Amino acid sequence: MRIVAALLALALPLTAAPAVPAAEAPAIALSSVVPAPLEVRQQGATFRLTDRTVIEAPRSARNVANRLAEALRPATGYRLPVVERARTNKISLRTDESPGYRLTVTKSAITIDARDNAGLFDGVQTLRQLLPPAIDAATPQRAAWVVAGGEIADRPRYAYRGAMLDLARHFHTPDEVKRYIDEISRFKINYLHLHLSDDQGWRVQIDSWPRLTAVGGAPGTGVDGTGGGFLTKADYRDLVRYAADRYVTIIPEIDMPGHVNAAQVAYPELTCDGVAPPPRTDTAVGYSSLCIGQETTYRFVEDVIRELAALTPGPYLHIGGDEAHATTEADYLAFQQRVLPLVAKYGKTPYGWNEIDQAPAAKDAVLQYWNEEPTFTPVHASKVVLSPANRAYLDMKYDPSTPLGLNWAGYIEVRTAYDWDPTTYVPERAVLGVEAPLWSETLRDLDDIEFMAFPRLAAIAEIGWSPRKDWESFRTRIHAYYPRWENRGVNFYRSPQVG
Ligand code: TNX
Repeated sequence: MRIVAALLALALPLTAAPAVPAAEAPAIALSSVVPAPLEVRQQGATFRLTDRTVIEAPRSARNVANRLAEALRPATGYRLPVVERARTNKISLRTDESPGYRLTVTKSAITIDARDNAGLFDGVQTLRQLLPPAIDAATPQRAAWVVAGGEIADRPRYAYRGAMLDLARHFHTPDEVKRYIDEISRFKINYLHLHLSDDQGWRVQIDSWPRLTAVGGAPGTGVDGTGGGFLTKADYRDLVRYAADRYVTIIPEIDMPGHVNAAQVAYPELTCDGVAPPPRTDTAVGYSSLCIGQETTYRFVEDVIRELAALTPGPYLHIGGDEAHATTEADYLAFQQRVLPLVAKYGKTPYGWNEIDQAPAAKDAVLQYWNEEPTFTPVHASKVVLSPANRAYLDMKYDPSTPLGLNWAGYIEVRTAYDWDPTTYVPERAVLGVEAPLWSETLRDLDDIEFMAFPRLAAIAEIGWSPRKDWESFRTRIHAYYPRWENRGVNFYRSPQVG
């Protein structure tokens, strides 16, 4: 299999099967997948899924096999039993030493090989896009369930491909978060960062400081006084499990020392004068700060970090650190020098917005770069996740007519979200990956979230996954993807740039 083949495939105009079932619609091109696969060779006979097809998987890959069966059963109406051995007419999951995954389609079988279940799951996401869009319908459809013959050898450019959801400005329920996980994992996003506290609200239960959620998660704590709510520890654990079943790792964020008004409303001892500030439901930023010189602050911070770390199996714990305009520079430094090591004390890698790089203790931290300047030279940290606001912020409006979102970092049409590269900001060796943050000042429900996220999230996912980028190719592939969102009832934005 040659790179040439992959390049050719990317350059060719791609056609997807129509959403309307046709008896013998042409099989979807193997190169039409989003994010673009690394190497594609289309050849040989198609595979046809029938009511006799089985899913073959070793015990260790049961979870992936079950996810695949769940994905294919509703629209096909087939049983698709998961078995440990089968001879033919099978979708076979196998573990081998391939980096990434390899997907092979012959007349008698579809085989996905990968080193681990996360790789197999990526292969399954690819396979779902190779079946006709009708596969995403919730009820049995009449369609020719054929997959083009050939082979895809694919692996990610970056280990970290993230999305962020802000539960603080407006709370989003566990069910909404799960639906979002379903959608982002289709594009091989493997981290979900949850922004769990801010000036308006506090959205995760902390047993040692119960008023955080009793007060900070009460009804009316969303922007404009709408909404409210929080994740109990049981909700949070359930979300972590749900995400892990889809090979998505949850990263919790508690933002500090700024963005803490909700915590101070609940606990006035977290201010320097001991007086509770008024609750805030506006969208101003940069006015609140923890009291840096006071020991109560560190008792609070350590309790929160300890409880969150205990709930979180993933490697990262995000401590915010952005826009601390009400904290002096010296105080900010003193705070980070004390708090960054606390994250490590509880077994997690500290993670924060790029401002934390001012502190020497950020040496072992991951930075999330959110500024707009086209280059960034970290002073202390060595790993960066790229989220430049004028490219990757899913809460920016597409254009001046977008009914939702903000525009302080400009308008971000789909092509603007697509046409940039992490290595123009920092050297390749410093890039851990990319993340698409979705702040929710203007977003109330899942429809709002989906409208801002799609298709731009897919553009960011392709930047994180695929080493080669080509706007024309992406435009064609994401356009062909539209019927899949339609069939799932996803409220995506129909960009004039996509056509
Ligand atoms: C800036 S970006 C923020 C957030 C806002 C967002 C709105 C960053 C690290 N902080 O507090 O929600 O802009 O776009």
